Amino acid sequence: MARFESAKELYQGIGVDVDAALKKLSDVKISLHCWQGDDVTGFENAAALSGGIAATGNYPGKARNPEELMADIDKAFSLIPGKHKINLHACYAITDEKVDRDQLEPKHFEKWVEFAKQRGLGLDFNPTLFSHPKAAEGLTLSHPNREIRKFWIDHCKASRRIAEYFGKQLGTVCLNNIWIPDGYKDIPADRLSPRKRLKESLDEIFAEKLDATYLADSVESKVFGIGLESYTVGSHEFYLNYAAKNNVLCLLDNGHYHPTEVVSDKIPSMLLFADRLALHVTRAVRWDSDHVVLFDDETKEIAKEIVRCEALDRVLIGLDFFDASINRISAWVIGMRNMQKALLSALLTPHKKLAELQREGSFSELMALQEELKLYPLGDVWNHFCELNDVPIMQNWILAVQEYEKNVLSHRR
Ligand code: RNT
Ligand code: ZN
Repeated sequence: MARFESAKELYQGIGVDVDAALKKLSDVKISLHCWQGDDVTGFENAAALSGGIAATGNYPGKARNPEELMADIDKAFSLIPGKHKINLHACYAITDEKVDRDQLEPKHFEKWVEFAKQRGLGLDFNPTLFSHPKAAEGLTLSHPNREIRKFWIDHCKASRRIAEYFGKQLGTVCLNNIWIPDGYKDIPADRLSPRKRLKESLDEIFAEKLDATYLADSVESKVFGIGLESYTVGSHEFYLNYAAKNNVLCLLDNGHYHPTEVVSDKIPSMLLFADRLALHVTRAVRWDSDHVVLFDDETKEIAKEIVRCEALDRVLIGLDFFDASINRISAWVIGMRNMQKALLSALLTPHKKLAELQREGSFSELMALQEELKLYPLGDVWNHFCELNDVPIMQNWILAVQEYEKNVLSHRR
């Protein structure tokens, strides 16, 4: 308490309202990606992970069924301040029926809705266009064969209806994000036709008008996938233009750009032209590796842009990484807490003052102040936020995960 009070005074000294910052932070819902819990396996007993993405590592204890995944999510959320959302993929349907992806309905996700309702959580959704025999060639919505394309179009249409149902049931908007792996390993002879087919497929998918109060549609681009290195149908330019012309959201995954290109810099540009923007926050190490999100420079810079554009209610933040080499619950907790710390750090920054220095050309003072701010007592405010939300402060949550590993995860063999 004493530490918080003295930290508050220091922040007040530079014109920052700490209580207002804490209030804003507690309103931010981050979408926790369910797929970190089982290395993107899902419940279909289906094909191995495909689509040019990979989870590496073989840390014991991964969730093998809905009950285990839900228990693990509960454990993670007990160590993360606030109420958030769960991001589901279609391959996490819970059903005894044998139902292919083009036939999925809201009822196949009722258990998730119940789970979310009981806990006051929201849900987001993603059609799954990988790890399936019909995606074996690395082509889905842009496949030259109309029948295969149609299957995936129907899957995406089904997903939008499921997402709308989630939104209605939970009273919060549900983001339905379309990401496809489509691309070629080697230099294509025709870059245009696959993109034309993708465009037409998307037009078909979005033709059905659903309730925008409950459903938000987004499209996610990328640079390359493993085995699909030379050409990606759904590139950044493709979706940027598609989204702008068709009133759907762009989803920027910060692992999906060239190594020195940063998503933080894109945020204000996007927000000037779109009402809303969606993010997959991840950490790319040398490539789109999907490492756990750290409290690092780019995560902080992303948070700063969201906050100083006053866009906390316009940017839908989700996490996207899958590390199978460490305790999976730790991975979730570390990533979520770091995203929140980055937002808190941004909320405790005197943006007006800094912008004023930039405007008047006082670059020495700007640099000096920005650097001094780095050592302000953020941790004392963070601990206070954890206390307010009844979750462990500092590293004290690690013990809870270790106990859970000993009592629960270690028995999964
Ligand atoms: C893949 C995309 C995509 C997936 C998830 C599982 O490169 O980032 O978002 O990670 O849909
Ligand atoms: Zn992503």
